[in-house]
Amino acid sequence: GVRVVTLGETMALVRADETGSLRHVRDMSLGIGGAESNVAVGLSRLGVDASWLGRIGDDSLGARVIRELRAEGIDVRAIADADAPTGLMLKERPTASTTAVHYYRSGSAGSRLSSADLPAGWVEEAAILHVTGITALVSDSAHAALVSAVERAKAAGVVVSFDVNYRSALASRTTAGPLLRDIAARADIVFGGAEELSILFPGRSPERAAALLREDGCRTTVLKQGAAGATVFDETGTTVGAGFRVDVVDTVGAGDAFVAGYLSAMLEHLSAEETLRRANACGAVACLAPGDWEAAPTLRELERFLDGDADPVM
Ligand code: KDG
Repeated sequence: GVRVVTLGETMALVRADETGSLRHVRDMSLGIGGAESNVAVGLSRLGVDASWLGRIGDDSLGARVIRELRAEGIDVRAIADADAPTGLMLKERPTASTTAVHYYRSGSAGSRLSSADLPAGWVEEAAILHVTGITALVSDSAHAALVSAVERAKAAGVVVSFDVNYRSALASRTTAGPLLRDIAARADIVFGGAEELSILFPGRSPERAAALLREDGCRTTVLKQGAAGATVFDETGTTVGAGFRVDVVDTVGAGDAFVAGYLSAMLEHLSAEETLRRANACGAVACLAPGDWEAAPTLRELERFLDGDADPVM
């Protein structure tokens, strides 16, 4: 059965193939992306049954979202919305090493997600519910759907995983802060970068933020440090996991692959060290090819990476 359920908006993704401003670039590639479905793909590739729920337009891009996610072996709970289009995201590469993202998602089908879209038992029968701050900031109804999923998970004893995933295009730090903090306080495990944790707890260090979250009942905080790896704060103390050195092609989606690696290891009850090693490796491998989820490793690719030329930083 399904072990991890997640909900959110998955958009069509149009990515510039060349470096340069969208004023000039000619060639674009079409794909799909969404933080939560990226995590579902990452999990599925690692052998964990995952379900994704979201609204899509009744259009060909929506059909593409369904096809791609199904092809990845995900249980797809797509709700076709006849009154709004599938959202769109443009990825520009202003310089060889930077990516700029432009959203065309306000009023999109995905943003019209609501509590009524969650079928009975869907959350309750899972081991883990994974949500992100993107869904909380995309619209009031999507926020309500997220909160309702979290409440249902808690009532059923389902582990709640929350990736802060702050997107400045969706809300200011001051608007987002209290809202995201409220979700984090209800979660069992929170993922976030130092910047993101400081949006939840202004002026506090990540370690202090983790301690404050623990007072709220959130047992584990995972500080994502990109190429440098990650640090876990929990009741046993602090566990540091080094990142891996790779030739980066596209970092977008690395955090989602990291979360997928982490949750899959959690389900296997691996040690904190092994969990971080897997999560960091998944994040690193995800950077090796363009696309938000395409390069997320399978278990075999992960093993090959860890047995082979994996080169830990530090
Ligand atoms: O985490 C990667 C995401 O940013 C991307 O896939 C698209 O969900 C997305 C968003 O809202 O930025």
